[in-house]
Amino acid sequence: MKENIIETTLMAGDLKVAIIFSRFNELIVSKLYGGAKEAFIRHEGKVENITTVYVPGCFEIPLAAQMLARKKEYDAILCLGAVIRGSTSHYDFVAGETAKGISKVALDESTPVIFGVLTTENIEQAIERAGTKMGNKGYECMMSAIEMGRLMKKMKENQ
Ligand code: INI
Repeated sequence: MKENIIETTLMAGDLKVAIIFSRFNELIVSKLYGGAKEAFIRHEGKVENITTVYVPGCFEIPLAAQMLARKKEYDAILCLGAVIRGSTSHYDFVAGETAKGISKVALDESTPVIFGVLTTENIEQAIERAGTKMGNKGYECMMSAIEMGRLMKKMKENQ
């Protein structure tokens, strides 16, 4: 019997993506953003197919993601931010609510909403994940956005 496998290429091509840029810890998030755009362009995406929305902090990401998802114009939404424990006493609330909100929007709106939010103990760990020794989480998460955007298109075609 033939196995049925549904998977996709990692070609951005004509995909339309929205990036939510959370300005808190902007020094780090701007590096994630650079990585995300680089991943999209290097996989043959078009810069005019990227829409960027700026929000003040990660806590505001879910609402912006919900508004974008409801427009039904984007194949994937990539959320970029950095929550750093060292610099806040309400780390757990911000990190937890951001994660919960992002996953809720993805499920409620049947849209890939990708969690490109660093949650680290300190600034050093954030720097390591923003283009130094642990790679660039923004780049990696854009690859997830491309794969999920393509996958959703393919699964809709197969329905
Ligand atoms: N927002 C972040 O994105 N990262 C943080 O580390 C952070 N800290 O440290 O508090 C943070 N706080 C702001 C929060 O996201 C909201 O913007 C604010 O509470 C207004 O709702």
